[in-house]
Amino acid sequence: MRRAEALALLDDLDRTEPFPGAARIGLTGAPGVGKSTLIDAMVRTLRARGDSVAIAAVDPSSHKSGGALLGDRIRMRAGSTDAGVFIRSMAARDRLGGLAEATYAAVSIMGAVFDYVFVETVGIGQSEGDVAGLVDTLVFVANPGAGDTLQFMKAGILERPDIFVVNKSDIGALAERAASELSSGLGLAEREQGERERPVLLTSARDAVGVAELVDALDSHRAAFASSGELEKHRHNGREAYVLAALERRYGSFGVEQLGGAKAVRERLSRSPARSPFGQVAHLGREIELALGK
Ligand SMILES: Nc1nc2c(ncn2[C@@H]2O[C@H](COP(=O)(O)OP(=O)(O)O)[C@@H](O)[C@H]2O)c(=O)[nH]1
Ligand SMILES: [Mg+2]
Repeated sequence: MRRAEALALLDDLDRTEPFPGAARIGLTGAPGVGKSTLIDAMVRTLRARGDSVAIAAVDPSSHKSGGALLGDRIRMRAGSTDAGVFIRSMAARDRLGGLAEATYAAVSIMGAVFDYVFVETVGIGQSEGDVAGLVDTLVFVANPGAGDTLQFMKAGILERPDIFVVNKSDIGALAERAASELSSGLGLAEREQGERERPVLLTSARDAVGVAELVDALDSHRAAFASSGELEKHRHNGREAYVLAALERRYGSFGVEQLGGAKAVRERLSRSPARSPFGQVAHLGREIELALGK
């Protein structure tokens, strides 16, 4: 059966991928801040040093036209004829529930093949656009408009990103003011909570200014994250979240109860790391079906 073969292949990929493997990076921020342009600029930097790159552009708004997505692709065209660059657009269409799931699968598979995997998405926090658990490093891209950042802080969406970027620095003073506003706001919160300091960078994706510094910041964040042991934990949590969400979506919480509930599932996943999360979903799913007499 082809599906069984595919799952075996995914298990193999999972087992043989050296840790930490591909760098998984999420870029999030409002439409129009320049996420696609910024990825395009980073792709050029990364390709120039020989690293391969895959991009998943996630668009949870089902009403966005295919044309707009295509526009994104064209803007990311840096390497459209280059085998070292792969771009996949993921639209929600009518299967909203599965977008995060589908993105997780895409990121895992692309990570087996490419050195860097970027996920571009609009929102964080809300479940659909939530890539924080899928990526190693989350970058928040902000507009240079003064005052915007304060809005974000109030909304509490600045808690999760690892790196902040104020793009369109080519417009000048406004961008610099936004960056320093953001730095001081974040610095205050970090000092209060005794947290590590998170970088705030200024870029002009259009003019490729600050892009090399951004790539450096991505690399240092991940290196620190990996060497402290946190990355491994984070990846493990991401796998658990994927398996649980996939099982709940397929079988509901009653289905998950057949396995003894979410906690029991988590314990089992910690004990049997040999399977890929996709293999786990198939395996545990069969068990639920048996329990339900299907
Ligand atoms: N002036 C300026 N415009 C930019 C910059 N980066 C992106 N843009 C423009 O902003 C618009 C939105 O960019 P896009 O990358 O599609 O934003 P996304 O929706 O966040 O992916 C496009 O017209 C870009 O050309 C920049 O650094 N400076
Ligand atoms: Mg875009």
